[in-house]
Amino acid sequence: MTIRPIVLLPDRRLRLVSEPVAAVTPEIRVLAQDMLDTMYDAPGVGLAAIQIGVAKRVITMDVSKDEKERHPMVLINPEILWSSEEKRGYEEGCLSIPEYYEEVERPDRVRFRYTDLDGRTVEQDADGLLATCVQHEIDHLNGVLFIDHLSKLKRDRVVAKFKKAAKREAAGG
Ligand code: K1U
Ligand code: ZN
Repeated sequence: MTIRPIVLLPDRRLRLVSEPVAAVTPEIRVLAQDMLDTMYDAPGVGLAAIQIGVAKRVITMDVSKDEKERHPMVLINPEILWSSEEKRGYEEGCLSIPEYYEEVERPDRVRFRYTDLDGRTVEQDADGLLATCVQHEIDHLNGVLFIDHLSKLKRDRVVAKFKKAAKREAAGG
């Protein structure tokens, strides 16, 4: 089990556009397992590889309600194929912006495609938390954070707060 440090706002790596994965190699399998370990430890319902500093198009998710029954998902090169016109608001958080939650409106339902760890192409429909989470994680692959969906005032405020905390940390606490 390997838990990797999570990259926090205002780290510029969070703004990178991640690179597509060319093939499911042993290195990608190790990355996916480390991401699941890190996500469950946090705990979170999703994680994008860039959140542990790896700019590859890999995400992990587990939106199951029962903590005892895990349903880990690993999505390689995920893409949204279709989004509903109807929107839904959900109070989102982000492991890279700890302890900050705000409601974000996104399409209520989506269809997405990805490559799984066996190299197979999978298409899936989602609603509820899974739809919200897959959109949040694909945003990460494109350097977009959930605070980008908020007003400039709210975004500037939270970025300033995390910049201040990072400066304090760099100065030794
Ligand atoms: O990508 C991330 O930063 C993970 C993030 C995913 C997410 C949460 C909520 C809506 C959309 C996407 C998180 O997992 S934040 C933590 C969280 O939501 C949670 C933690 C423990 C139990 C249940 C939820
Ligand atoms: Zn996030």
